[in-house]
Amino acid sequence: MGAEIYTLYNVKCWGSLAVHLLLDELDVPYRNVWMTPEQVKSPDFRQLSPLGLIPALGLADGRTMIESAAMVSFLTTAHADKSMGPQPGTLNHAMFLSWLHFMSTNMYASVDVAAGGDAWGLEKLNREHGIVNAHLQKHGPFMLGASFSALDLYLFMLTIWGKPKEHAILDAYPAVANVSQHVRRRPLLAAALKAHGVDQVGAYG
Ligand SMILES: N[C@@H](CCC(=O)N[C@@H](CS)C(=O)NCC(=O)O)C(=O)O
Repeated sequence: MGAEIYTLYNVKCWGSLAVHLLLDELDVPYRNVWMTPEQVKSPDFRQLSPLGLIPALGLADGRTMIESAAMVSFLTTAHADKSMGPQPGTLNHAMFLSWLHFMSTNMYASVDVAAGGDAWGLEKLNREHGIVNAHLQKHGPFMLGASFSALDLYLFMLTIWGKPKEHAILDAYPAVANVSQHVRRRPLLAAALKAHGVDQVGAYG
């Protein structure tokens, strides 16, 4: 492995999961920093991530990226040769950004609300998985059609956080389950999935 060009601030099964999987799929050198929930809350970490949120991604010049969707956009374009996202400016890229932000803005927030036991949040999250499932049934098998992309990794992260359980989402939404199953079979992802403890369905929730 060459010189590390990124530093991933990572907590098991938190929002860094999708970025961790993407870095491994891109096969770029990076430093992985496992954090405890206490370290995430520390003033030191706020210097990197102003709201104290995971993921954060350290860059080669010492600056730090925040926001998981921004990292996915950046990494897929910075390492375009790995084909984990469409070429910027193309219509496929327009759809890539639409779905990425649909997942990071709507679904990620719904997970947080549903995790607090809110019935409206649970209903909203399930409705959103239903929308993604219908999209996959019509245009799949992957979020961008025939091409596997970083979107599928992001969707996988959301399935791990499925409410009331990962199993419930996979049972209700078969096209989503198909993406999840595919992610678990990708050779470059085996180590990260094991490290997060999500190599088996239902291991997280
Ligand atoms: N919009 C942010 C959300 C990140 C976020 O909410 N991260 C959670 C973990 S999944 C977090 O770090 N929470 C801080 C805490 O619980 O102390 C992103 O997409 O990166």
